[in-house]
Amino acid sequence: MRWIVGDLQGCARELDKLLAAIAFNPTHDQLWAAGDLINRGPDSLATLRRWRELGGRGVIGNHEVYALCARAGRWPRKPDTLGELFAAPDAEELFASLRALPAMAFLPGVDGGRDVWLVHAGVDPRWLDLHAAAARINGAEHDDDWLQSDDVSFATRVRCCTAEGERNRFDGPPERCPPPFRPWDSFYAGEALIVHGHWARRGHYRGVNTIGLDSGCVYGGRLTAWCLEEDRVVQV
Ligand SMILES: [Mn+2]
Repeated sequence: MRWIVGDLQGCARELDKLLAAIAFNPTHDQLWAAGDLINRGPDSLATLRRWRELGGRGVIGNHEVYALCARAGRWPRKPDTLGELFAAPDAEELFASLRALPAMAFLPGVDGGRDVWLVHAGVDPRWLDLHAAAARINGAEHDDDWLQSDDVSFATRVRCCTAEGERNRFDGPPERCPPPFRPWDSFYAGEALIVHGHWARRGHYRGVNTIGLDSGCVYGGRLTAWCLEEDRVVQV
């Protein structure tokens, strides 16, 4: 089974609870993270190590981008909960695995089911061919400029935007996106299902073409995971 888990944000205890609830077996199952595995929560280091030891896969989120840019000296360090991770003996290895994450991941559907794209925040309405966009973005060298590129920034941060891909900073519920901005998914009508995180105030939802998995675990909400094969949601 392929399980996609919403924003972990250093919630290692909840990750373990979830793994128990779905009887996760690393020899048969895949664990996909929707980005933002780290920061804000208490146990970023433990979360990352656990995810790695389970053969974790996923996409990069804005908190991974922040941590990598801060570590590279590109961005100033803001108040964060990454001290333990930065000081860890295996920090280099852990940061390398975060930097290697793609911005978008394609998970083929099974038995005629819909294909899935996984992205942390969303896709630009101008990316009409997601395979082409993913090849271009994921295929570029993941250097510090890449982390700060418009494409990676869009994929890891968008909530509301225009058809031209202009974003604003609004992070409230989608129905209150100030015009002319609209939730990014209102522009999307592709055949594949897009699964994303990043929008805690939207919570877990299921749209026609998109599924949101960020149910604000780090803010006291639940941790949500979705199984592609069974089209099943589990929350802890
Ligand atoms: Mn995010």
